[in-house]
Amino acid sequence: MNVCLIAPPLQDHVNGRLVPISMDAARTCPPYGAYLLAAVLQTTGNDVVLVDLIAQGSSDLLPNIGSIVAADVVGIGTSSLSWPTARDCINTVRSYRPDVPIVLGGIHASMFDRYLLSTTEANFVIRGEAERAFPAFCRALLGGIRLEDVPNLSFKLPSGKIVRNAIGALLSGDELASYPVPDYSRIPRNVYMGLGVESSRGCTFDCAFCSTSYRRTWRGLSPDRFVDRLEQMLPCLALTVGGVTHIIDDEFSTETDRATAICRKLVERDMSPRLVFSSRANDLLDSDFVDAIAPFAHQFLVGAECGYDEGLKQVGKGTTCRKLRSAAEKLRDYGIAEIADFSFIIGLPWETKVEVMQTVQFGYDLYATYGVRILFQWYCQIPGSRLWAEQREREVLHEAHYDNYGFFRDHYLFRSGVQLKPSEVYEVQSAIAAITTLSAKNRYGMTMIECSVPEPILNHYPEIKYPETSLKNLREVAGPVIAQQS
Ligand code: B12
Ligand code: SF4
Repeated sequence: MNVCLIAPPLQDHVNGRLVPISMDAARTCPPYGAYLLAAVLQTTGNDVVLVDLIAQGSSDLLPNIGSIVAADVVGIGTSSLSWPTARDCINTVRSYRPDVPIVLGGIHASMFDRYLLSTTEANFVIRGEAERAFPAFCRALLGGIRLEDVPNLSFKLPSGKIVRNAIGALLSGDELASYPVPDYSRIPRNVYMGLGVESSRGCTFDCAFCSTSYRRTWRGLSPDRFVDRLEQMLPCLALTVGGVTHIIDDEFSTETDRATAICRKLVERDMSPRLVFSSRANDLLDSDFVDAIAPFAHQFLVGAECGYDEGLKQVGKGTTCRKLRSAAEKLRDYGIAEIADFSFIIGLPWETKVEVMQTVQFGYDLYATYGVRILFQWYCQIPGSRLWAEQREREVLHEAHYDNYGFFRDHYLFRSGVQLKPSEVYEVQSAIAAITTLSAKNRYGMTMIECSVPEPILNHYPEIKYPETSLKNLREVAGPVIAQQS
């Protein structure tokens, strides 16, 4: 069967033109799920054309029209933020091919299958993992099995009624390892910064703001199987600009012994990938792991989230400010602090200016004391999290809010999440600007403290400058948090 798989980028209108933005403008790494599914479908007897619109740098389907005309089925990947592009793709495909089955997959379609099937001309959604379901779906389209027997499938009957088949069991670590590696020989040369590889799927935690699909479930590949897969993929790194390997796991070091064993295998096999990954601060308290990962770490994200213990408790990450400090200290001792991005969320729905300033002060103190890099990110209403679900329940939010371009500049989405007044947002920003001027740059030339003014505030409220804001003022507003916590 001829399958055309489309990977749409996150886009917005900039200066009157629709262009990829954020990480899809930087083309950090290829969409892992799409490349993996292409390989899986290929080994189950299908011919697959992968239309990677992220690599192409636009959502124009005209250059790919031959593949759409020849397709027996068109699959389109969705995240919530790339959904407007995916929607445009559905309309374009339909205008050329009124007859072709269109199947959606990925996180947004998995959450909102009913809504998407009722409001677009897509016919099918595969919810959740698709390694088993997509090949079964292709067999069903050929008449080999019934649509009702395809796990995870939702579909629209001619009457408009939506049928939702049951979700199959999650894949085990061994099953994940048994699928072919994504076929990165298909990527265009010198477009992506690096490649993605999966060492585990899911996360044992359930943080309040996090939208990842498989919270409270975790499956890891064995160190040997993972390193085998990495080895197979490494030759394609030559096709990338940056030559870095992204371990795309939610949290690479969920089992620190396994992650340490992976690093030891890399040494045994004389491999030297430059790794980008995410780790919880608590995992970084394990000296064996930090010692083993240090030679391979290119850059890594530590979800620090809040600079006060009550906030960390509400988030549910199982850590404390004291542990965040100890982790930063260990990274300094192993010489990898400046490539550790401690990411904090500011403006969580329960926060006032006081809590936000406590986080800013704590973040600054971590940087100044241990030299870790600090990212402050304003809270965003991204579907899938517990916080989002609560607001959906109260009908503050709806999936329809994600149908159109402009997520990052959406005034309603920002202000229904962040409770600070616009003047307070500016005050926080000027405090951050003050500490940013005190910070240096790391070995990659990146500023050690980063935060940008949220577009919805910049666009709707006149900017207020706080020339007097200084570290001293920050301490006055935030109170003696650091003294209490250390
Ligand atoms: C690695 C990663 C990235 C990488 C690379 C993306 C990639 N896919 O490789 C980079 C850094 C580029 C990135 C960018 C962004 N990301 Co990201 N990313 C992830 C992460 C950690 C892993 C994604 C992944 O590859 N998982 C493994 C693969 C196998 O799973 P999968 O993609 O879901 O694919 C499976 C199924 O969904 C399905 N499937 C997938 N595609 C299709 C298509 C069809 C037709 C079918 C039938 C099925 C199907 O089959 C696959 C195999 O089972 C996830 C969290 C997570 N665990 O999913 C966040 C996550 C997806 N990202 C998120 C966000 C917010 C972003 C950004 C907006 C960040 C930003 N500010 O720019 C951008 C958006 C980019 C985009 N185009 O959507 C959110 C999305 C939330 C939401 N509701 O959409 C997540 C869930 C993180 C979180 N904790 O909230 N991301
Ligand atoms: S933020 Fe990290 S630890 Fe928390 S649920 Fe998401 S992936 Fe897991």
